[in-house]
Amino acid sequence: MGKKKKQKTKKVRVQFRKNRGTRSRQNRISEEQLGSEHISDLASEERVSGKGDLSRYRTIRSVSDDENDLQRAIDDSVCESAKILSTAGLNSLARTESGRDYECTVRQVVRTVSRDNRNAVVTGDRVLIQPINDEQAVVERVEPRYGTLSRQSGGREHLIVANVDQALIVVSANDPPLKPNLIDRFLVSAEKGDVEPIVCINKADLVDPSDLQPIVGMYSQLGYRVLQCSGVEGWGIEALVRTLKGKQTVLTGQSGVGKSTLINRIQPDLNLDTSNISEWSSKGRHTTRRAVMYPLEIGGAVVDTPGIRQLALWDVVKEEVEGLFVEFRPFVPVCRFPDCSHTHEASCGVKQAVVAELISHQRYDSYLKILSDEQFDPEW
Ligand SMILES: Nc1nc2c(ncn2[C@@H]2O[C@H](COP(=O)(O)OP(=O)(O)OP(=O)(O)O)[C@@H](O)[C@H]2O)c(=O)[nH]1
Ligand SMILES: [Mg+2]
Ligand SMILES: [Zn+2]
Repeated sequence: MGKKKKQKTKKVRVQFRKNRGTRSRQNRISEEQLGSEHISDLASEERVSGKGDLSRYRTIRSVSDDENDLQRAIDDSVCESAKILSTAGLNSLARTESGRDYECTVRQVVRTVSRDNRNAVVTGDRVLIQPINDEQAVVERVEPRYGTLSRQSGGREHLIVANVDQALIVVSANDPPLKPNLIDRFLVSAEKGDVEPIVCINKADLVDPSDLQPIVGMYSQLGYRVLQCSGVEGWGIEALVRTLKGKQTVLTGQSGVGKSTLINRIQPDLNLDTSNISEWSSKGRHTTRRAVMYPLEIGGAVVDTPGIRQLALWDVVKEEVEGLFVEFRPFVPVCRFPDCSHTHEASCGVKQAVVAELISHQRYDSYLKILSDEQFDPEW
């Protein structure tokens, strides 16, 4: 349970977020007192020091001096370890190790130190909570995250899920049509987040099995696991069960590919909402609205997520993209220029490998598409 109380702490000065800087100190304090903090006294180690708008810091006792990985020293005798099952705005639902569920708010200081308010607490987070009563609690600390999936939206990071072992990239053989470029984006994003990707081709009942062979062959050759299944017909589900058992898995993919349908197949009593294609395409919205974690009876847990139409990558710099395409790696040292972008340069090992069909045209095309994303330098 949490960190030991004896742990040595140091003071860390944390700058308030920019959007707080314009408010007067008086307003901010009264807002804190009236806001979510009213449910519990402000911890005594939090102190506000105001020396004008240009220097607003909060001094926090911490076991680490990394602002992004801030471990506050807290009284863990009154806290419990829990896992975040879902979030809605600044509220979240947490399940303790003993199986009790609490509706949680997030302590202000936890939000202050997070890089972005909306990522302060995400589905899958391991947290320390302090119960207020039988149903409500306050998130006091977010443990360091591993295995994350993020995307970029509105120029900011949208962290979808944390602490997952693997990502089931669900695509449909048809309806909506299979888009290899999107699979490649999901693969890059999983590689980046240190999550093992598995390609899951659902709705295989809608096509001739031989139609899928080229794509199954291609991703298998790259070393990725590929599953084929049908959520409605119920085949391929045993292999899926074996894959999910005992693991923390996020299901990700476009809307309408059958993510929730597959989870219902694995554990029917979850009875997740699913909707038919005409409904989701005509209304243009997702059936699943937010990322929710469901512990599984077979062991492990799945996170169902809302479908995404386009996956803009977060925190990937252009020089890094080549490394996230696993099969490019052996050819990169062959390029004449050490900073080769594998687009227009002469004597490019990657382009030669594409010509020799050692790298597939489709994967190279995905690489070029990702490099042309607007977050990367268009001049490059
Ligand atoms: N033919 C066929 N239809 C399927 C299969 N799996 C799911 N569907 C149908 O596809 C539609 C969408 O399924 P959902 O499970 O809601 O899709 P989703 O990926 O959860 O979608 P979002 O929640 O919007 O992201 C439903 O009408 C399902 O019945 C399958 O294997 N074959
Ligand atoms: Mg769904
Ligand atoms: Zn090159």
